[in-house]
Amino acid sequence: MKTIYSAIQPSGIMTLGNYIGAVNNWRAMQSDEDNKCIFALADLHTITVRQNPLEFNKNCWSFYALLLAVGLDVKKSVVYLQSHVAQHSELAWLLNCYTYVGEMNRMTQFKDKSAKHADNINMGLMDYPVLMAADILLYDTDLVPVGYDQLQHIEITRDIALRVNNLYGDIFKVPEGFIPKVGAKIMSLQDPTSKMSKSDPNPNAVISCLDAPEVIMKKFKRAVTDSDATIAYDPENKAGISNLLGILAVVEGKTIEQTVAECSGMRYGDLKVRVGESVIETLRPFREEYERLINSKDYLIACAKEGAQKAAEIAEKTLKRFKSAIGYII
Ligand code: AQP
Repeated sequence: MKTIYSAIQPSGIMTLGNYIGAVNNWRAMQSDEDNKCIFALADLHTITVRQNPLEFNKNCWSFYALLLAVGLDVKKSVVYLQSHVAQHSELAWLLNCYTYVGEMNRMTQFKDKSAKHADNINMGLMDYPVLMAADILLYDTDLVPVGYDQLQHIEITRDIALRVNNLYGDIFKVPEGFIPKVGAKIMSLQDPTSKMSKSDPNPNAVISCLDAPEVIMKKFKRAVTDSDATIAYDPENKAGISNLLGILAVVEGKTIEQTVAECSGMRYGDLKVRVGESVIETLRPFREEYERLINSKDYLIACAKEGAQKAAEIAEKTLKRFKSAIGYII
């Protein structure tokens, strides 16, 4: 049995990038009976960037409902809120004492976010990878399905786990990242050289999983491409078209080669419409199920409570194992 662990922050909106790079794979992994899947709403991570309390609370509900709407099944997977399981914060503190400031200073996301939020470079922003290491290590995780941007954080998680294991024996399972072959980095529709990002101030750059069909189509029609008019998969030289082809391949469950073969010779405008239609049909059932779930608060509360109980049970065992190895009285 393999343990799969991943998480998503309830910040802004769940994007098509989050769906393709992460959540779509989570759902696929939970249908394998050999996998034990644990998925979290990383709400402790979210406050590394200042949040409006009312909006944050609304986003937590919205993301939790959307995770279930997209197909995470609480009967098959543990789906919980990180802040409901205190062991995350406790292990993060302990792991802080086994992590070097120099390592955190080198993290790309820390550098990027420090530049973006220069007025609020808080300790949490710097410590984000340690909390993420705690998230993953608490569950004896084998595989962490994430998008490309999180690869560096998986590597530091492995380094921290190995460091602890070298000191105290076999405390943590050393996890591996799982990066999808296609879709690991869905790009902005307005600047295909940068990642599609939840916090992009330009709404045309990002597809929300809850966007209405006409909005999705409008955004794809406006997607930035190039002036060459040839359809080819070449992320370096044809970033916009390659991004559209990658999106299409994943939502239609095809390989890039099949998708390129089907689309070659198409006009750019027709490709954009084709991608728009496929994305609309992929997201339509999620949006409908979301509308039902977001109005079923009691059900969501019950699911979150059950998820947190199951998660805490596993997490506590790992935490005790580590604390006892350090020498704590437990
Ligand atoms: N564009 C993307 N393509 C593929 N995978 C992606 N992921 C995120 N963006 C893309 C993956 O989604 C999971 C959840 O990530 P997150 O909660 O950290 O969300 P985020 O969109 O990356 O948000 P940021 O970076 O915190 O916000 P911004 O950049 O908007 O300020 C992860 O597995 C991630 O790899």
